[in-house]
Amino acid sequence: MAGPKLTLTGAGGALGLVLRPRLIARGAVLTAAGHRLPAPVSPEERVLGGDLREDAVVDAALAGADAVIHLAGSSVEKPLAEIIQNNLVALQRLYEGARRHQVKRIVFASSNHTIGMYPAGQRLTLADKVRPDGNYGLSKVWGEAMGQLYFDKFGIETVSLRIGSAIERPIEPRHLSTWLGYDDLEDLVWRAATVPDVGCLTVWGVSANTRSWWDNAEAAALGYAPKQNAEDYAEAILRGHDPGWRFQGGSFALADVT
Ligand code: 15L
Repeated sequence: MAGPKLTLTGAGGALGLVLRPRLIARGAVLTAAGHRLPAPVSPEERVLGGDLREDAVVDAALAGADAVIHLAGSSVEKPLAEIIQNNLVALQRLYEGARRHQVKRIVFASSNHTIGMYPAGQRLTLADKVRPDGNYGLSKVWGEAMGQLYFDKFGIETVSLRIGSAIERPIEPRHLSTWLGYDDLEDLVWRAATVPDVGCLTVWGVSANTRSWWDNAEAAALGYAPKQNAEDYAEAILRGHDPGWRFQGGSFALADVT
């Protein structure tokens, strides 16, 4: 039996490149969409290039998809005009495309920068109010809310992943709390795209870190049970003299957004 038909946007980005071969290995029939035409990672992968603000590009990317994993957009702090185009306008075009093509599920790459102004060390649940740390974090708050809007009005499901620090291995004290290892990332994204009937759900994209700041009870709805733990790297990281960042958003919380 053919696997789920998944479209992944932001195919040429760091996480897109990590996820594409892994999703294919799990049996996904994958369309990889990038701003520039991505090189295929496997002969079975369909690749597409183009700007998601254009309906024709969205149509080509979404036709026939069971779910979309939306990683495209600015992934760090940028001037507001750029964030509006890449993270707000493009996302709205994508949701409209999901309506046109009856796509049932969007997996939205949200971020810890939705809550980045909380002090480091404070334990949070998803019920805590958002405290974005810049234009980028604000755009992710908007994206999570867009998922709720399109679920309430049109029944399109969204799983928003509030991703911490998705990198190969943790390298600074903050990562002992925020790290999302690649194996856990793969498992979380796969579940977010394929577990049926989850409605509109937000979960933390974080590994099983001993020093995590985030209560991920909601992730049980996906059966997500992370296996990686940044603590395995703690000794080496804490051997340095880095005191760590004051805010959960790290350096983003210090950036001037004006
Ligand atoms: C993010 O949302 C960014 O996309 C990534 O580049 C990292 O900065 C990460 O958060 C983080 O907070 O470590």
